[in-house]
Amino acid sequence: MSNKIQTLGEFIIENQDSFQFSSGELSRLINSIRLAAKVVNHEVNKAGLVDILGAAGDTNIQGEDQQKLDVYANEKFIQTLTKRNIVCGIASEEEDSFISINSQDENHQNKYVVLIDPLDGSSNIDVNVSVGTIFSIYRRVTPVGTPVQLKDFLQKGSEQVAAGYVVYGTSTMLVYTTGHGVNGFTLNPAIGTFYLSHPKMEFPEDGTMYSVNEGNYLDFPLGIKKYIKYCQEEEGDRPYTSRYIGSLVSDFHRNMIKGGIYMYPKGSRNPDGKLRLLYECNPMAFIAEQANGKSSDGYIRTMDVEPTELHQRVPFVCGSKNMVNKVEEFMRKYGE
Ligand code: P6P
Repeated sequence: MSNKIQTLGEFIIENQDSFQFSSGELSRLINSIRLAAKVVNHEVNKAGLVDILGAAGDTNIQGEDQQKLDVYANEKFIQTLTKRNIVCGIASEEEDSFISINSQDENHQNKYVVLIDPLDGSSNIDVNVSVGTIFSIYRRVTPVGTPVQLKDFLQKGSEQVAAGYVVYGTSTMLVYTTGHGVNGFTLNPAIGTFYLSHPKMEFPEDGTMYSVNEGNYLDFPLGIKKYIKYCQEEEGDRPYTSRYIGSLVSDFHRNMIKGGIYMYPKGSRNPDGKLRLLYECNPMAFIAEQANGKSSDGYIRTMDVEPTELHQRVPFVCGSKNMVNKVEEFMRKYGE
């Protein structure tokens, strides 16, 4: 049996037929994300050396200081997706509205839209802590060949055809799903190739790690407060370990490998939670469910939430199935 490790390119070709509605377009789309991830990785890895740190002086729609790498990553992903003429529309955390990729030729038949958080956790850039890119892919719902509309982006998470993230950590990994399980690919920076390093990734059903910003504890709903105290009690495998990196992709990735739960509840500073439904929560929820995990807002499944606006925020509880079930039990019992 060949002990040759499969590359991402070989994996995409081998699994081409399992892509729903596959016409090779989705494969080309994943390949373009692979290219952009390598380009962004190169800049992230040398951020400490090049004067690319520090706020770019602008603020994005979130009212947050835009780090220069945020701007760079946003431009690279948009550029790559646009130049390859693969998608008909893009929405980004860094863009106020969606971008319509109009046809270079009259028979423009692209049918996918991409929603992206180009550099999540960007506040960690200047302190050399891992950051990530998150992407979500849908088929458009408006007629092919016409300019995309907002409704092409405001689709429930359950309609996603693919989702994934890049984690720029001690190594750079691309982890994604097309609805047939979750696979992780590690970049060999020496040759710029992603290799299948984590086939069929799955959340352990239970875990002993919880990730939440406990600085907001006093503002949390009572159900979340009760769950955190439950994690801290002495009983069985508790107290659990608290691990919070401040980078969703990194906390999620560790929890998926070791077992754990990530929570960003609502609070006084974030009455609807902080994380964005369309390009943070839904893609991570799709991956979580494909990896035998679970994701909700504490009450209803994340991917069942009906979107109403592009940068909508929702409370987010995601990870090992039995841990999410326990949070939902406390939320039903104690509520807000
Ligand atoms: P806080 C990064 O800004 C992010 O969107 C997630 O990656 C991260 O988990 C969270 O926000 C950190 O937010 O309020 O705890 O600093």
